[in-house]
Amino acid sequence: MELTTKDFIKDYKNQFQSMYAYSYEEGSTEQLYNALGLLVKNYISTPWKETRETYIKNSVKQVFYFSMEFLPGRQLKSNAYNLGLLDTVKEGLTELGLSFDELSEAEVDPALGNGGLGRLASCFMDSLASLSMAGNGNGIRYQYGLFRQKFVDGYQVELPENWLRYRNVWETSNDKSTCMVRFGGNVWLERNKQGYLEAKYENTLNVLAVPYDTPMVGYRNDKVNNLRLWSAEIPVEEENNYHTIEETEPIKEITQVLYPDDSNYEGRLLRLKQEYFMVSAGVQSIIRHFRKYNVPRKNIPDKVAIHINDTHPALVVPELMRILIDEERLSWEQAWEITFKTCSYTNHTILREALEKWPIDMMKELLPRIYMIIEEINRRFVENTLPLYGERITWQTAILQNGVVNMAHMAVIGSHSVNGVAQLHTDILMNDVLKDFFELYPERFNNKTNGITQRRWVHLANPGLTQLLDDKIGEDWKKNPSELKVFKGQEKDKQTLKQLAAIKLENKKRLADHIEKVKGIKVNPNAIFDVQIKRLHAYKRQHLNLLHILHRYLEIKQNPSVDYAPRVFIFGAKAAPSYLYAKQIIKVINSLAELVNNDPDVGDKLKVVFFENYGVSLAEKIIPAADVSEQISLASMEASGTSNMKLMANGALTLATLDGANIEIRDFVGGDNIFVFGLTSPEVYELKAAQTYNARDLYENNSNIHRALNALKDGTIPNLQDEGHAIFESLVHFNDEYFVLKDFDSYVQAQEDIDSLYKDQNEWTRKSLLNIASSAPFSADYTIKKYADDIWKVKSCAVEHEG
Ligand code: DL6
Repeated sequence: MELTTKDFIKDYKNQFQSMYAYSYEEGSTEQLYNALGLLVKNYISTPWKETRETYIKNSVKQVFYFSMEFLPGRQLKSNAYNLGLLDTVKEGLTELGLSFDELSEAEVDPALGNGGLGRLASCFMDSLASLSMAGNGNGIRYQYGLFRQKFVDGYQVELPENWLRYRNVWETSNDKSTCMVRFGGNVWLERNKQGYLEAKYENTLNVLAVPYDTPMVGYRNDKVNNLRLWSAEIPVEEENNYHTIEETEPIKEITQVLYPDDSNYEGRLLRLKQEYFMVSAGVQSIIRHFRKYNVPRKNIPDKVAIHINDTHPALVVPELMRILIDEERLSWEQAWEITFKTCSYTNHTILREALEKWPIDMMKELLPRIYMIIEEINRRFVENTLPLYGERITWQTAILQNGVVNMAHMAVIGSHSVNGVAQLHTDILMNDVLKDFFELYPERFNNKTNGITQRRWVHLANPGLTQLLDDKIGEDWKKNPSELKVFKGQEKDKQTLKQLAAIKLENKKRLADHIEKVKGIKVNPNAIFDVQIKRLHAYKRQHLNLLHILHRYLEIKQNPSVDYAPRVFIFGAKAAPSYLYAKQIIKVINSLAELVNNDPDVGDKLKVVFFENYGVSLAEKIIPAADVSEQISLASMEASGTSNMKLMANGALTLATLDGANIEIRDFVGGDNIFVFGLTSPEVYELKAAQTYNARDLYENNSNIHRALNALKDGTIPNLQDEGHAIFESLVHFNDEYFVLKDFDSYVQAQEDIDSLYKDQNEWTRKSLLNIASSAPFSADYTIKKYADDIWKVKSCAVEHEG
C-alpha cells in the first residue's frame, strides 16, 4: 500500500492522542507500541474487509485450517512488512525520535502452541494469504499460553504466561458471530410431526463461543485472511444462573490454558472439552455462512475444505455429521458424502503416545450426541469393511477399540486425504503406523513435506542476507523462492563469499551480545555457533548432544592442546511440565554449562548456552547466527522438523541423521554439503526387530562412551542430584531406547569433520551459500500450493477494490 512518511507521522500522532489524550512524547514504550499496532491494524482494515467481500461475492472456495495450536510470533513487523510499509514506518518513527525496534520488542509473542505443529500452522496462514488463497485459521484463544520457562539453579520452572494481560492490538472480538456449544446432559432422539428423528437435549452445560479475529496479511498483494480464535464465555441469557465465581469456572476454564495437566482425569476431560469447543464453534460458523447465503448444502465440498491438523480437531467429522443430520435434515448418506469430501487430515507424529485415544465413557458423558454419531460411523465402517477385508484389518482399524475412541482412525475414516509431513514420515505411515488403512484406502495417502515462510525467517530475521541476495540475484526470489537457486552461480565468487561470511559474523556478534546480556556468558563470535532448538524430547536426543559436549570437555581436560575449533553450543527447548526425563536433561546441560563455561582450561574452545523460554522471537535472533544446525533425532522418529529448514535457509550447515525432512535437505543440497551420521531408518527398524541391541556392551567396551557416561554420575558435573544417574540408567540399564550410544561414535566423527571444515573458511562459506541457494523447495508457499492443488482444490483469487 502507498503511504508517505509525512502522512504516517500525522496518522501516528493522531492515533496516539485519540487513545491516550496526551502527546506521544509523553508515552511509555507499551503505549507507543499499542498506538503503532492499532494504526497498522487500521491500515489493514480496508484490505481485510475487501478480501472478505471478494470471497463472498465470487463464492470462492475457502480452506478452514483447524488447529489447537498457532504460533504466529510478533506481528507488528511482519504486518508492516507484508503491507509494504515497514520502511515508511521506521523512517517516520525515527523522525519522531522513536525506535521501531524498541517498540516492536514491546509486543508480546503469543505462545499459543508447543512447537513445530503450531508454527507450521502460522507459516501456512502467511503463505495462504500471500498466495491470495482464501484460507482461514480456526483455533482457541487461550488465556494463558504455553508456560514461561525459567531456570532456577538449572532446573526448569514453569510460570504462567498471561499474554492477554497487555492489550492485544491485533484481535477484534466479533460479537455478532458467537455460537452456542453444548456439553453433557441427556440426549435422546424423538420422531417429530414431519417424521424426522430429532435430537432432544436436557440439562446441558451451554457455553458461548466468542470469536476473536486476527488479520493474516498477505505479502504485498492487498489480501488479508482471517485467523479466528474462540473464547469460552457464559451465555448472556444464563448469566443469572451463576451466583459465584466458582460456579463459572467450568466455563471459563475451557479456554484458560493451552495444555491442561493430563496426568489426571479432570485434566484429560478438560482437553477433550477444548477440542470439541473449538471444533463445534468452527463448524457451526461455517454452516451458518451457507445458511446466510443460501448455498445448497450438497455444494459444501465445492465451497469449503476443512483441514484437521493432527488428531486434536478430529471431532470435526462427527460434529459436521451432527449439524448436517440434526439441523440441516440431510440423510446419513448425504451427510457422510459431504463430510468425507470436505475433510482432510495431516498426521504430525508417529509417537504412539501422541496419537490420541479417548475413553468411551468420557466421550459418552461429555458429548452424548457426538458419541451416538461416532458409534454409528464405526458400525457402518465395520459393516462395510468386514466382508471385504476380514476380522484382523477391520478390528485394527475400527474407531472404537478396547474401551477407547481412536481419534487418528476417525480422522482417516472421515477424510478424503491423509498426509504425512516429509517423505520418510509418509512412508512410515503407509508401511507401519497406518499400514492397515493404507491397505483399505491407498488412494487417500499422500505426502506434503513441510515448509517455512522465508518472509519471516529470512527477509525479516536476516536483513543482511536479504540485501545480499537482492544485490546478487535481484528481488524476484522474494515472490518466487525458486529463484534462490540462481545464487548457486556465485559459489566461486570470492567477493560474494566474503560478504556472506561478514553477514554471518555480524549476526553472530549480535547474538553474542544478547547472550552476554541475558546469560552473562561471554562468547567468541568467531567460534562455531552450533544450535539445537526444538522441544525437549528423548527422541530428539538433546542428550546425545550433551554427551558429545561432555566428551569434548573431557578431551580438553586430558589434552589442553587438542585441536578443536572454538565452539559455542546453543540450546533452546522447553520440556513438558510432567516429562521428568526431559527436565533432567535440561538440568544436566545447565550444570555442564556451569562447569565448562567457568573452567579456565577450556577458554574459548567450548561454551554452552541454554536460553530460557525458547519461542518464535528468540528463534528469530538465534537462527541467522547459526553455523551448525543440529538435527539429530533417532532416524524414523521425527516426522519432519522445520528448524532444519529455517537454519538451512540462513546458511547453517546441517548435522543430521537421515530422519524426517533431513533426507530431502540432503537430496537438494547434495551429500557433500551436509554432515550425515548415524543409523538410517531401515537400520533402526532392523535393529529393533532383531532385539540384539545391547547398550551395556557399548558402555563397557567403548572407552569414550565409558568415560562420558561415568562423568554423568561421578561428581564431575557440579550441582546434580540424581539427574546424571537418571540419564546413565536410561542409557545403560534400560538399554537406550533411542540408540544414543549406538550413534555416538559416528556423531563424534561428524563433529570432528565440522571442525576440520571450519578451518577452511572459504570452503565453509561456499557450502553455506549452497545451502541457502538450495532451500527454496522448503518454502511454505510451495507446500501450500501442493495442498491447494492436490487436497483442498482451492485457487488464488484476485481481490476487488472499492471505487
Ligand atoms: O509438522 C510439524 C511438526 C514436525 O515438523 C515435527 O517433526 C513433529 O514432531 C511435530 N509434531 C507435533 C505433534 N505432536 N507430537 N509429538 O508437534 O509437527
